[in-house]
Amino acid sequence: MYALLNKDVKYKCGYYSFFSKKNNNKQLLPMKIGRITAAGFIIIFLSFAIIHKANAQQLPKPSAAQLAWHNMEFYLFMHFGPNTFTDLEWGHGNEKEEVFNPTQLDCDQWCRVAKASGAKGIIITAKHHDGFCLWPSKFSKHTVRESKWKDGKGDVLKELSAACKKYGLKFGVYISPWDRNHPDYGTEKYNDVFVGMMKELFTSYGPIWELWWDGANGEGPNGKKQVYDWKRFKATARKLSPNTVIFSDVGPDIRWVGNENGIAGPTNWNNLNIDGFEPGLLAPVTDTLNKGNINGKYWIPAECDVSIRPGWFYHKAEDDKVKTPEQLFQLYLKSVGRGANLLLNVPPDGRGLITKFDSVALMNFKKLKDKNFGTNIFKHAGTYHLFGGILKKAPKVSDGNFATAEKFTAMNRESVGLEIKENKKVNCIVLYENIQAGQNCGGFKLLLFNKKEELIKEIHGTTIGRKRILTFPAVDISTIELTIEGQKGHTLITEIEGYLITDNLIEK
Ligand code: FUL
Repeated sequence: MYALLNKDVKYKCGYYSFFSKKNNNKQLLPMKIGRITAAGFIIIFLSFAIIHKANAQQLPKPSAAQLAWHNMEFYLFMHFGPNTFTDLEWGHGNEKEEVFNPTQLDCDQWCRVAKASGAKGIIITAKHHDGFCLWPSKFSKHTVRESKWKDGKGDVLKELSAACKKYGLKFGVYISPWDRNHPDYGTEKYNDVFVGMMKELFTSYGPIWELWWDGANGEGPNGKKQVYDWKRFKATARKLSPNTVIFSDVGPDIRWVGNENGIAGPTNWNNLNIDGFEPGLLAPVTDTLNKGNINGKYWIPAECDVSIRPGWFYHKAEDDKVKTPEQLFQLYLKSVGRGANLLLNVPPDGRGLITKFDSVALMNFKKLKDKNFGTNIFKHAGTYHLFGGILKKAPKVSDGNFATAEKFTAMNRESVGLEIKENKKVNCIVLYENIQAGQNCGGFKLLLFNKKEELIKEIHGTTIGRKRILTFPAVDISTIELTIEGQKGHTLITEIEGYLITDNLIEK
């Protein structure tokens, strides 16, 4: 079982520039031990402990609400409002309220589709840039109340929040700061309006799991300029609903991934520096949002928003342009598979229903996910942990229990392996890092061996995060061996899994 002990694997002795000198010394420690006295050893040991403790304390960590958010993985976005009826993407704000008139609105149907697709929640555009409110806000005269729908007695948020509760889905709201309708927009009074609206949302429709502040603002050079009071917006949300996670380009809890294609960077740090930045034009460059900052001061993970159709709102002309289940699977690999979350937009149509085109694609996407990630070939595999000539078992990485983890204390000279009895075809490996105490791994190596102990494939990657899915052309292997090549603090690996997914689903 531990035949791999003798394998001729060369370990490099490098470290990343982002590691401090302290960490470098830490790496050299074992080599020096032979030349120092016991007292020296104690001093070095104590400083090591202090340095390590300091490093561990400095690492940004997720809040409980953020941790729960990470585990949501995949949920739906729903763009719905006057644009659904006017065929626009950005309404002008002067649309007559009567245009909003869904004939068969059924939020239960939305939830049934969401649930069956494996989504864990729904975020609805309570107010898009056109300013129309899907609830009868007393801070606006451009709402469902002024529409003909249900004789002005309807309330989409009320129906959707109730349906989400019924189906066990989380409920989130998008509320656009940019407002092309509100008469106060462009004045200080608008900040009161925005705060007032948020209060209505939290008090009448809670619990709200995620609050979405869009950074878009298409005002031209002569447009109204609103100075948003972000500090006050955040304080209001925190006070009324401390467990709500707030999304914007720069968090404070969840960040935009820097594109609307649903793709996170293969290097994806959950850390970001936001001091001096703001949502919208003052946000960090999109490349930074895509990757995060290695040494970012705050825990602000990326959310990948993307639409199942070319547009965000429903347009009949796009019924034949709905993404295929295979395309959705690719998006899953490039979002959730890179440690981010996937927010997939599925817009209801003018009836107020999700069309069959979208729901069929979603159901088949779910089937692809279930089928391809159904059999972990390395579940309960034999395991080993090899460090400095000491060989131990490492059952925690193949026990299917995400609460247990194997700790990597050194870079390059320590590895964890999984061994099965026979060669099996594998084209997908999934790694999980315990991120509770921060994100540590910045570089890893996977060596794949066959039963004859021949090295079949070597894969290098950077970050792991909550989940890292790697795909490659299928190989016949019996051993997966992981080495951490760069880390901030000690990397905790909870699970290593191996799959054979359908060939055409490998990441493109
Ligand atoms: C963008 C908006 O301008 C789009 O209309 C859409 O809501 C998308 C999710 O965010 O910034």
